Amino acid sequence: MSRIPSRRTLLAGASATAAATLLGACDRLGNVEWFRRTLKTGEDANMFVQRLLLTERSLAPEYTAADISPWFKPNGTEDPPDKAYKALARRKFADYHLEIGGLVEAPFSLSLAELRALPSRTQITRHDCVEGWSCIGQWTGVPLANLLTRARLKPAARYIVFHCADTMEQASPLEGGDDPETTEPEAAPTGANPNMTRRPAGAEDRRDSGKGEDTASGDDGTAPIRFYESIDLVDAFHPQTILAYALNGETLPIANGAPLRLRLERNLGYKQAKYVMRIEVVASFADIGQGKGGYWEDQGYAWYAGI
Ligand SMILES: Nc1nc2c(c(=O)[nH]1)N[C@H]1C(S)=C(S)[C@@H](COP(=O)(O)O)O[C@H]1N2
Ligand SMILES: [Mo]
Repeated sequence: MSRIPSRRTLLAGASATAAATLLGACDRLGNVEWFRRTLKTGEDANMFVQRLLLTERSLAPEYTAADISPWFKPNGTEDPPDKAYKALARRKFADYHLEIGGLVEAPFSLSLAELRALPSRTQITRHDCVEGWSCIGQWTGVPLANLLTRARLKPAARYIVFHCADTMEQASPLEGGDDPETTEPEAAPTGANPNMTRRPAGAEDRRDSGKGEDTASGDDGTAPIRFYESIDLVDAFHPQTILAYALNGETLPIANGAPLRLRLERNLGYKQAKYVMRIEVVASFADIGQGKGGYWEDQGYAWYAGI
């Protein structure tokens, strides 16, 4: 693990100055989409330095079976309260379908059995949560690149959005949907800002428009705000980016994101979306949720969480 601390040290000290120094040698990067944004924020500088040093294809360290943590600590949602999810869980996800759509030529959906039948990748990696803990686990799943290749991205595609099953909090009644079905609200997790402002109802509708998703509202007219995340195409096509259905050789437990969760190695824990129901390919995530690219990003976390 010696690479990580030294990289962290470098990133901590690096920032825009180092990025600017390296700039002269890298004029061709001016054509890269993310680079064209001005490097005015620490997040941009961090992303620039990391990608310059590691190159787009660099792998996160992989470990041996002896390194696997005896228990993979679950965090965030550990048992989604949502009705639709509970119904799927009761039947051991036999009715589950992963949907892939948005800016693709050939949208499709796959059952868990179909996903398991596809070529898989197994990797033993370390998960780092911003809360200050790490676990090493062995993940088995389908490389996201294979699914995206099959769906055939349209030229405007720029981000991959993961829509998850779990409700994190309820939107204000004023903007709730009108579906009479009930979803039990879950207490907002620590760190959530109860005063956050909501997007107009239209944005909520778009976010929850996915086929097969539970768009239930609470009895009081509130609308569920579910976990979501987004990544760019560099991370999406990274060879260690997989949709995992197994942990340590066993069926993925509900606590860790069953039936399917993202493993985005080289990124912090909150990017590793659990309970993935739908993958949406988009040109921009401005109209999804609060527009910051993820549930925790909407609460102020950085969108780019490379480590
Ligand atoms: N759908 C969903 N995905 C999620 C979360 C969540 O609450 N809901 N929490 C995130 C956070 S902060 C972490 S650290 C990891 C925890 O994954 P684990 O439960 O397998 O440890 O999941 C991430 N993905
Ligand atoms: Mo986390």
